[in-house]
Amino acid sequence: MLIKRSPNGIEIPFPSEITPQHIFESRRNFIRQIALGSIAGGALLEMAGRQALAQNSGQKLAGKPNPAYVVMDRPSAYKDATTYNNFYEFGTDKADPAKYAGSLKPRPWSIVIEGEVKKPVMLDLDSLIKLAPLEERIYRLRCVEGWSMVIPWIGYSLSALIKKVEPTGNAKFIEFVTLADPKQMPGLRSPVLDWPYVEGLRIDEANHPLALLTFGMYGEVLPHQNGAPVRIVLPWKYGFKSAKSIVKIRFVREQPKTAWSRAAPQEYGFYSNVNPAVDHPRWSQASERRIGEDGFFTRKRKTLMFNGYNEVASLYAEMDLGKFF
Ligand SMILES: Nc1nc2c(c(=O)[nH]1)N[C@H]1C(S)=C(S)[C@@H](COP(=O)(O)O)O[C@H]1N2
Ligand SMILES: [Mo]
Repeated sequence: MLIKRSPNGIEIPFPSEITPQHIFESRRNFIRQIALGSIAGGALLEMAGRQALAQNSGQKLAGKPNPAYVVMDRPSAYKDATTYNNFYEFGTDKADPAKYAGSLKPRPWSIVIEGEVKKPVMLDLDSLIKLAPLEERIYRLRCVEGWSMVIPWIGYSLSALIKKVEPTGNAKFIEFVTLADPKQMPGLRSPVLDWPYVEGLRIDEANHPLALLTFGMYGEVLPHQNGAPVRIVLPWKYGFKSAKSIVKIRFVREQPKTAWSRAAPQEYGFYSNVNPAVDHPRWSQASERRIGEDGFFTRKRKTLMFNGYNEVASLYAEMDLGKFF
């Protein structure tokens, strides 16, 4: 989603494909920092330890498979789902989150729920997880950059949480604020976005049963790079709406200003429903590449309206989705 141009001015739509240089650079910087002594020995050991911890985590988390929410497409390989990520707080390259999210501390964690609700609350992670029975749901996720994956998520409908806090009649939208701690997130040093990463939904969208408050995937707690310890997953919207590592949920009267719509409003609207008929200003959204299926002769898949989740169509019946993209 970064705007990148090659030296001859040609736009390169998929930064993922062209950034080994970037990895190389950041690795070189890291080594340079060690050499200059700006990363102390102890800190270095601790970082290595955390990285190992993150890689070995894989703590089990069970969810009862919900057959109502299973797509027929074959799930993506765990390796792909955990090494090809967007999580700009850890760097803008697809490989960065898996490399650097070891420094994220997903426990202890708490989440604040405030604003237009009768029962504002601060919940620790375990209380939040226990709020409703965990389900496993296999969802397609379509990134605005033109690729998709299929992932077995574990969580429960966000609506269960919304009900508990009793929104007031003034609650028209929900804002999701995610962690922005420079000590845990090296990517915050870069001003690609105005941190923290903020996302939002209209309250009826948030209450749609498809909207999943998510704690795990592939039978395990969320790997750090996938938004540990809690994120949302909104399968009918472009992936960037599915905010990772949430620390605050605010019920508000006005449409929230989201990180991507502030960074580039003409490219990333508030709704961002997957829509093959509405092109991104710099590329078509008509088709997508399924990660793991790439090969020279592999055909791209046709992108489906609402990513195939037609059950959400009624939420937008009155809206011109070319205008409210
Ligand atoms: N906090 C935060 N959440 C985020 C992002 C991010 O950079 N920061 N990237 C988004 C984008 S663009 C996508 S495509 C999905 C990717 O989720 P995944 O890595 O679990 O597949 O996370 C979304 N959530
Ligand atoms: Mo994305």
